[in-house]
Amino acid sequence: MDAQRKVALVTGITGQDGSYLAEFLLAKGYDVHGIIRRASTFNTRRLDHIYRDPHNGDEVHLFLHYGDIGSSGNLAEIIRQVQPDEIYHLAAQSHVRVSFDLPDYTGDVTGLSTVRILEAIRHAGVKTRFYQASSSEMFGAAPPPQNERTPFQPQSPYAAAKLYAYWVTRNYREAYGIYACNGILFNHESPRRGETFVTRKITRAVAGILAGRQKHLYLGNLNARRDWGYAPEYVEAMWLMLQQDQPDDYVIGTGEAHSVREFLDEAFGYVGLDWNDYVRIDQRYYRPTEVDYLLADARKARNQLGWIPRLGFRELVRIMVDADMELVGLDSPGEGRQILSKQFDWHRWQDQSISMEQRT
Ligand code: NAP
Ligand code: G4F
Repeated sequence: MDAQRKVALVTGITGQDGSYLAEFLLAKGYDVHGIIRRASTFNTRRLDHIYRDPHNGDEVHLFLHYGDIGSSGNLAEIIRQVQPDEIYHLAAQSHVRVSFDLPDYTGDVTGLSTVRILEAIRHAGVKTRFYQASSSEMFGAAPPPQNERTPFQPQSPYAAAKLYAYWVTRNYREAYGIYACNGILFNHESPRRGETFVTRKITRAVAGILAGRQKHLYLGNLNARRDWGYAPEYVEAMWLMLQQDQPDDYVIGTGEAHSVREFLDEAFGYVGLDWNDYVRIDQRYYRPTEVDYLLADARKARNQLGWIPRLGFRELVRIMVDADMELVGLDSPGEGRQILSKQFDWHRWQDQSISMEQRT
């Protein structure tokens, strides 16, 4: 291994954010180590395009380790072996509705896993920087817009678990001087979004209906409003947080919110369909307590990190619908593809240097 290369360890590397973060860090010249769960089927689908097989004689900078964030010993051993410069803790039971069905499991995996990693860092004495994937869901019932000073009012076992992880991250920063940051990220989506989150459920349904594979789309509360951004931009914010002189906590979001109903308008409208003809309400998708309105005030990230989102809601929806149509073998309208090639040249990330003046 090249001693000059920085080393990152990513939990949740097989997830939406983990896969984008791995790409981003590789493009920045890191060696990236990821923790993956042993599963009976392949769960590395989102990483296939960046995986290199050492047996082919390829230069390898992505390394995968079997592990589970429920196991302290396993995490400590991986951290001891890898000696990372930066740890990004993204793994979680990340579905809010599911957390009502699995509250104690979610508390363990989404909440306690953070203290497992922080304890491993402390005991191993590894000089590493730590990123905690905190969530806007922690704001819950707090009125919008929400920023770093907004009092939290969690509305689900998921949010309560994330809140524990948030506070323990701050506590280890203050008590033990660990460079530990909370990224309080608002919803961010992409063609790699898990299929049961509402945005992806909708864009897949548009494609399924057009392909004649699906007749209806069953949803819950259409009135909830979310601040939806584009996931690849959000992993850059994670990295920026760990490059500052001092550790801190940051809200990340677009500053624009839309309802689920508006997402339906945009996604179905893009391909000339009226969602009212296809959407049915199913009470099963309602939550015992809902979060009505999340809207980021991300001025701190803009001013201190120089982070600003480039893609808006309309573009995001087009990118996702195009991708899902292509996945089922349909020609897409292509506006999403065009936006990506014009505005978001992923592979130029490593050379991209947007000056602070441009961004603030
Ligand atoms: P995701 O797609 O659901 O990915 C979750 C990752 O965690 C997957 O790699 C999953 O592995 C892994 N994982 C789950 N349980 C595990 C366990 N016991 N041991 C090891 N790995 C485990 O989530 P995401 O959207 O990328 O989000 C990343 C993080 O940011 C999560 O912590 C989420 O709660 C938080 N967050 C997300 C958003 C958002 O809008 N996306 C906003 C705020 C915060 P498998 O692939 O094997 O399932
Ligand atoms: O897409 P969702 O499941 O995302 P939610 O609950 O906002 O959580 C996501 O964002 C959080 C950040 O704020 C993350 F921390 C978390 O890990 C996850 O990534 O639901 C969005 C809204 C909700 O109000 C929900 O009630 O859509 C509403 N909704 C309506 N029908 C539905 C459905 N959500 C889902 N998943 N499925 C439905 O059929």
